[in-house]
Amino acid sequence: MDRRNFITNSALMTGGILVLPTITIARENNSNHVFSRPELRYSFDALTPFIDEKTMRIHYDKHYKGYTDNLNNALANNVRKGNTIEDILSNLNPDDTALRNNGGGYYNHRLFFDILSPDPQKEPSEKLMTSIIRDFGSFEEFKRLFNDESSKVFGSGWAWLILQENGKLAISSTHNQDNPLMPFAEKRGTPLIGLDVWEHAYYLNYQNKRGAYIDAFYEILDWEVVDGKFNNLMK
Ligand code: MN3
Repeated sequence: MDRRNFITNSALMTGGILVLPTITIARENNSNHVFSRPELRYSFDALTPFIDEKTMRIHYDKHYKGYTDNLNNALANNVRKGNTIEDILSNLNPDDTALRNNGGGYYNHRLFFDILSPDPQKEPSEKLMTSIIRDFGSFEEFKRLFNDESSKVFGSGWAWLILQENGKLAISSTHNQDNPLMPFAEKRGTPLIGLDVWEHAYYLNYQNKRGAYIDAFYEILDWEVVDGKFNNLMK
């Protein structure tokens, strides 16, 4: 919106005083685009005992914030500024480590915090469930494969449920803050679920017991949100 025109057309003169109506300027559609963290829909302590308050607080306010700030810094003088994060990551140059680490970190954490809930829908709805059964055999088998993939990530990384271009679901994992949108990912697709298996995501509560953290993840994974992502992509 051109603010000067807006003022000319919409400002109200009241007793000689210029009164501007309260307006909200959309942030997503201009070249000054900065990425921000969506607010959590739940409190930091809401996911206990599955994820403890201190871990959530540090994860959201320190790690996620760091990726977000560093992404915005990396984009300050970058031609990709103003593009969506999905577009930036889908066309990423692997040697651009600042965008790779922080753009990935931003996208991955946005997804991770979005799919968690203290009051989750515990299973996928019929449409997604049908695809899971088609592509993995059963819901139990999906969980077994996802657990395997999450457990075997060596060092820091992520496990994913993705929807591939061919319409099939697949499980994959990536190192560091890489993700399946990136053009050099081994398995490419759009993430529906991302499980953070960096130690910062679980170490305070679970120490070396990543398996217990993975089990706990299912207690707070909201399939209603995952359903929504799947349905949007299938439209
Ligand atoms: Mn993390």
